[in-house]
Amino acid sequence: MKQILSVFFQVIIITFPAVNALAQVHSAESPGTNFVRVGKDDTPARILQKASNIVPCRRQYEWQEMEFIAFTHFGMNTFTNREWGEGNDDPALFDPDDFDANQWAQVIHDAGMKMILLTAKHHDGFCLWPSRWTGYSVSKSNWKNGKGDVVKEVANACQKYGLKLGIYLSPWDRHEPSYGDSPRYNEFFRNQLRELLTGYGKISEVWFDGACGEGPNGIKQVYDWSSYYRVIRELQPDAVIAIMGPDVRWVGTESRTGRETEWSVLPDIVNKDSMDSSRQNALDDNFTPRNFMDQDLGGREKILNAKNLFWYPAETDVSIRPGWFYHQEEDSLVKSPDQLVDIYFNSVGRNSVLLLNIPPNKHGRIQDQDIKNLTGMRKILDETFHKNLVPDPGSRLSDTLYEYSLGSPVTFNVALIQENITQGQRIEKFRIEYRDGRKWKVCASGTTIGYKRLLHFRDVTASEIRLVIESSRGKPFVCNFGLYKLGMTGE
Ligand code: FUL
Repeated sequence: MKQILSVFFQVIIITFPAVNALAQVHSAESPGTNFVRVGKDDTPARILQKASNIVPCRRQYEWQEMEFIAFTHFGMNTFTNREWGEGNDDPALFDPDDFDANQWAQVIHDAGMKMILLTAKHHDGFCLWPSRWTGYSVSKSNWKNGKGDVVKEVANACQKYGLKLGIYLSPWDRHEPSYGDSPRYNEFFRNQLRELLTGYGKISEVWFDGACGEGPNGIKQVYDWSSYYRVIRELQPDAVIAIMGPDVRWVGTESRTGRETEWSVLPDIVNKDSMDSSRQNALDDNFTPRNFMDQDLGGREKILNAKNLFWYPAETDVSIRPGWFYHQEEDSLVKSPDQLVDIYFNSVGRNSVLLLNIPPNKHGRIQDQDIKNLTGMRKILDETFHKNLVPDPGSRLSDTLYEYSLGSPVTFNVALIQENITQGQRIEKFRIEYRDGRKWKVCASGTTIGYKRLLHFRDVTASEIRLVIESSRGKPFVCNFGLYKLGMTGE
């Protein structure tokens, strides 16, 4: 009984700070809100303290925990063999002869991904659900005699396979006649959002691309972003709004992978003097979407000049093929298992969520080659991560020095480190050392850690390891450390 009680109290002690941190506590000393104002009189030390206490809000944390999610670009372009349709293709062209959302969900689930983010409408305006606001949809196709609904079938398959569901709804609509007549189109767009957010169960991510053009009237459309956010907050408050939204940013690098130094705390995603962080929708109302493409987004120099600081984590979107949509001529160009593992290390392993696009083919199924390579990738990841070579949690010798004993000499070439981001992202520089005789030698080093950091280095054989935090914004909270042996297939 005593043992049970002590386990019970341990659970309370361990979980309490996390729960508390995710709540909205409005103080610079304790974690924290997901944004905070920097006062004119704040000293550099005070600003760093504020930055160190910014934490994800609940929906941002739940999104980050998924780590690896799937994009499925599917629609009119799949049948016209294009990347961007112009919005004038005959709906009859949309005609998958073997559509199987369960196959998508099974492949995606087995590859270790946690969500399907479906292109419900791409730039051509063709809707994968029978929208009552336009005739340009599956309802005018021959597929299932116009009675089909791709969004519904994908939503059901996600439920069956324990996956979350996300929606890509392109604001740029090259078919819709009201596009360019800004107020009218904004209303149309909100109506489409309402349909998607009420008819298909829980939606965990809404993904907005920023592409914008002129309507048939020759006038450029002006999107009313904050009105879109209001609809989402009202109908699906747990969904993150990504890319052109305030919850999740596009990673924004040329390489389309995470940065070596990837901060989730960024300055001035909203450039206002007087934002009130205690007001629920202050961020949504003031946010103007843009891309964040600099190499250094959240280093000290950046945050010390900030007016406001925000939790704004990165999402890395990559396609398994050269294109976003399926093209038969790209069947030989599907990324290999090794390439996919590399992308995983450079996205999930660099404090980002990986959104990997797997475009179903004209039959409405994921192509064999893509399945083969995903299976190969999963096998490498499973073989690598199935067993942590560090047998116990290690000893914390001080706030900045952790020691781990492997028992006997073991060979490894991968390190995994996680910060408890419910306390904030704080570590700025670290190194990993192993004991070689009487000397400590460095086998890997890095800058930021954040939710997860993976490092791949040359094989090292040792039994004593230590993690040294060289620089941090306040007290660091390392919550996971692991060593592994990665073996690529050479494919
Ligand atoms: C882009 C779009 O223009 C592409 O077609 C694709 O959907 C990609 C994920 O976002 O900006």
